[in-house]
Amino acid sequence: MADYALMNQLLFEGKHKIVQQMTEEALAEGLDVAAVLEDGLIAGMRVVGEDFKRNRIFVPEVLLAARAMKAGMAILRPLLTERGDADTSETIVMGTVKGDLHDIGKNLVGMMAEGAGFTIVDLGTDTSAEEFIAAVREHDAAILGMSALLTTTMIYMPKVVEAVKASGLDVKIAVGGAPVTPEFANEIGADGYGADAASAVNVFKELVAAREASRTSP
Ligand code: B1M
Repeated sequence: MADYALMNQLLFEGKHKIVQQMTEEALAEGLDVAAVLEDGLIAGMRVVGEDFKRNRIFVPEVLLAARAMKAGMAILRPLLTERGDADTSETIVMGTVKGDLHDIGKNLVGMMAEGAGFTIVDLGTDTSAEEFIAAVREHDAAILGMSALLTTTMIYMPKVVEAVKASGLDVKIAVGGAPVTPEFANEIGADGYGADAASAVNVFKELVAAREASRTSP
């Protein structure tokens, strides 16, 4: 039986090899991938966030914890991205906004969207409006997904929204990330907001349907 409390502690301590091994073992035991992700990995990262906020740990420790989180996610990746009887083949251009280097949440959203059948074009972190627009154009993307983890970088999102609207591209814009709220998404003129990876995928599906409907209506 997987010891999630121990896994959380080891992730907190940045022990990436053991976290990776425990993730493999949890899957080998037949545990649900969503539970391993949420209870084994994300729960550990939550404690890291709390202690970081309270200045009990600092950037170097958080970097090690992030490496452990990514080691676990790498094991889950094939299962999360496995396409079942997915009913979409649309493309999503995804990136973390300019000035922001956080990519764990964005990567998770991308993996789950891939599992739902979407093709993901991942622009990584620190992505400018120009880079988003060029990628949407190049890949004929149906959705542009933006992530931001800092209150100082989420304010770049409206700049991207404005630039996309000025470009005339037929693309839906979805936003998310810890400081982003549905109200903020609405205020800046984004088409959708996802609180977490699972709900983001539902939002993507709704946006694709809305885009299709607007294209076929006279
Ligand atoms: Co940063 N950091 N960090 N950090 N960091 C936060 C965000 C912070 C809340 C920590 C804290 O104080 N409690 C705080 C922000 C405060 C604020 O703005 N109000 C903070 C800070 C201050 C900083 C620095 C400024 C610290 C410094 O240098 N002094 C610095 C900034 C660097 C930069 O970006 N320019 C910094 C650096 C870092 C590290 C590099 C060390 C590391 C990032 C490593 C990496 O990502 N590769 C890091 C980390 C790991 C965190 C915390 C601890 C964890 C983030 C994470 O991965 N969570 C974070 C604390 C926290 O968030 N509570 C913190 C797990 C992940 C699964 O969740 O990313 O929320 P999350 O993603 C979720 C949802 O938000 C949503 O779905 C995901 C999956 O469920 N979602 C979307 C995300 N994107 C979406 C897009 C969508 C839809 C949903 O549609 C497109």
